[in-house]
Amino acid sequence: MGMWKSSVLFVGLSFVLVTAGCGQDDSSGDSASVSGQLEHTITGIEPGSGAYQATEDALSQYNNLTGWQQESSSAMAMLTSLENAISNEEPIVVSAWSPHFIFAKYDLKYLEDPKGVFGEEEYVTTIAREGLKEDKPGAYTILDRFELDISDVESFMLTIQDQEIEATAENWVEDNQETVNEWTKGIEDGGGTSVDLAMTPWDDQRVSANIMKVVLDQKGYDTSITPVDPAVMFESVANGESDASLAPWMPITHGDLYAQYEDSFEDLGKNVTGAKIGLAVPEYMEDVNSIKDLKSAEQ
Ligand code: PBE
Repeated sequence: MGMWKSSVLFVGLSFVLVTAGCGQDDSSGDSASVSGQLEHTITGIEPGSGAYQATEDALSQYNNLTGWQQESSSAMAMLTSLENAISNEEPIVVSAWSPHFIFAKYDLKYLEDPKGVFGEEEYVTTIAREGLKEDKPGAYTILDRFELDISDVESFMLTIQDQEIEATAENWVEDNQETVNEWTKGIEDGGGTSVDLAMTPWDDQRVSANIMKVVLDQKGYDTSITPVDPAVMFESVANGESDASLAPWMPITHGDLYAQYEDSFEDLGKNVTGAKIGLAVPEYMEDVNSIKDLKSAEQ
């Protein structure tokens, strides 16, 4: 809690500083002055996220990011800062990822990443605890078959901006019976068996976990969803406290955690492909197209 409060204060303070900076005659728009207006700060998300770690890696690997810092907060606070910046046409660099509705809602571009710190394509994979196959074979098979189109995840994420996630998941299952029938084909009723899914707290994961809950519950399982940090998500599946998770992002985002626990869970394969993490800026930042275009604080 203490950390949460101080991040909010910090976000508030930097916003004042950035706003104050814009009042000065600093409107030439070249990337050096843009970097100054940004106070050499990247707006990041939760410190426990893979995206946060990748951004820290970028800060240490790009020489031109000397003197830059990442302001960690939460995905929600990042969105608020982004919205504020866009409504005032101010520069901002955010930690971004796809699937996410921000690319549908705003004109944003990923910055090129010539050093490949953020990797290229990411995928999301399903992991299960050791022994799930024997203990709950029906649930295991459904988890194993589960896969979503990235475009479905994205439009679902947009819908839950103003609609309840549970109802949206039920509608999705109703509208996609053919797909769901393939996942549940030949599976016997779960007879009230519990299934615990460990979930990370970002919307794309809330989407898949909630769809999975509807599907499993309709098959007679009793599914609970536990939101945790990525590290706890891996740990709880590895030690058997959770049955499964649909949340690991690979190969970069959660690669280190995956490697750490790899021997203690089973990977059931990709559930979303075509994902991505990186740094993004509004399209109106015309001179900034690559991470290399951000200017060192020491110039
Ligand atoms: N994300 C969304 C998460 C994984 C899912 C990219 C914000 C992360 O960085 O850990």
